[in-house]
Amino acid sequence: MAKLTFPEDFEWGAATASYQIEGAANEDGKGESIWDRFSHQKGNITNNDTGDVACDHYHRYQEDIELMRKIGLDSYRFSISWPRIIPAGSGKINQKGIDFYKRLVNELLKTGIKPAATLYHWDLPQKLQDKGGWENRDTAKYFNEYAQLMYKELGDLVPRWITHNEPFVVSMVGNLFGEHAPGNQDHQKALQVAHNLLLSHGMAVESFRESGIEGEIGITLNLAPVYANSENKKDQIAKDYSDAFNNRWFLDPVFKGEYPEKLMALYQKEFNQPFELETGDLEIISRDIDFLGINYYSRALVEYDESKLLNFKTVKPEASNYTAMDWEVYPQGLTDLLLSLDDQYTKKPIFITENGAAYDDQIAEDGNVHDDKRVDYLEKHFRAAQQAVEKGVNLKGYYLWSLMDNFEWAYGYNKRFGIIYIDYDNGQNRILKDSAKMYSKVIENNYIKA
Ligand code: GBH
Repeated sequence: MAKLTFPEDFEWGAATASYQIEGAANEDGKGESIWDRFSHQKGNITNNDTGDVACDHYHRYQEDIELMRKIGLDSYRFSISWPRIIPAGSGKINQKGIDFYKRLVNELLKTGIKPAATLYHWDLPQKLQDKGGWENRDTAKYFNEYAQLMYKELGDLVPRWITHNEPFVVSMVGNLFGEHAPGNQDHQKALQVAHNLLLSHGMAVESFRESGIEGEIGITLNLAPVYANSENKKDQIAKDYSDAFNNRWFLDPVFKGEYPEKLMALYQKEFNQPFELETGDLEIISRDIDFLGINYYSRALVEYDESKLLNFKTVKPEASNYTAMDWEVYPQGLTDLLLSLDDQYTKKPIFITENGAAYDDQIAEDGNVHDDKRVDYLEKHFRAAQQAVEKGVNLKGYYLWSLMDNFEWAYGYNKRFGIIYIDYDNGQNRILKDSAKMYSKVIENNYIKA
């Protein structure tokens, strides 16, 4: 059997996010977040599901860490709920919130699992949304203060920090497409949100350096390598705009201190002054980070569409496999993406901070969950990652999305991404799916069969 081996120090992990798993939405002094508000407005979420209880991880974190130990994780990526720490976003601190994350982190460390904390995975304090949310530049300042507090409280325990998860999704899906909280549909608002998120990232990196704590800090971007549907010139234009919109709008400011020129020109033509950017912002945004986190689910295949502002639309090849989210399974895209990041952006460590798939899982007669399709999806992506390492990409680790089934945003509990099954109707019982057992072996072996 041919073995595709990973580097000795490669880290295997799994990821979650506070609003998607914790529950305890109104407990121990937690403030309301924009996702509490959004999910409680009828019609926003499939089945009107909310994160009120979710996986009840707030109370079951010990049991969940025991499962992580069983699987054999090296590292666990979770996010901190800002409104649990500072209920109104700024001002009064909620000690009970801090205590929860201390308990969580200490339990992880005791178990030999490296904690990786994301400061913002979308649950903005509602009180800050009431003052304009991320559209308001002050939110960046408040975020920085919250970040400083977390460094002070957890800095000696958490070796890996991520400022933001997917600023593209926060800005565009939340403020242009309107599918996520706060549900706006306004291109200029979305651009302002994107800018303020990036600004807050840079400020929090700066504070991290000033704090003098050891550890490493980075940002997580959702990136999809873009392919043109044909060789023709127009489709190449479509590809360029799509890549600038989805990927480079975030990569370029962080790594090069500039926004993509052609897309900026288009925005200026369309909106005159697309958003407010102050002198010095790009310098802050491009402060040195220690690693790049990437979330990879699929590629984007695009073609020219004159009716669209950015001249592209995505197409779905028929002869392909799709997950329950209707996202194309395209492992090659992960290799391509990693190679292009290495070539065009950074030689710094890269972590895949999310990769995984939703499928319609069921508990079988034998009490197990035989999620063969997820096993196949994951194995293919492990191979794709290994190929990039083989070609010299500085890939240091992989976090699977997700440790457990959870509240899948606009889709509620209807979509399952976990390698642990959550039996929501049966006491939140946890079952290791076949994919979790497969993952255990990969972690133990540190190779995947070719
Ligand atoms: C992540 O977002 C989130 O960080 C996480 O919280 C979430 O649960 C998880 O993924 C699963 O959704 O329509 O084929 O063009 C993922 C965000 C996924 C955004 C793919 C863009 C486009 C796919 N992205 N998506 S397609």
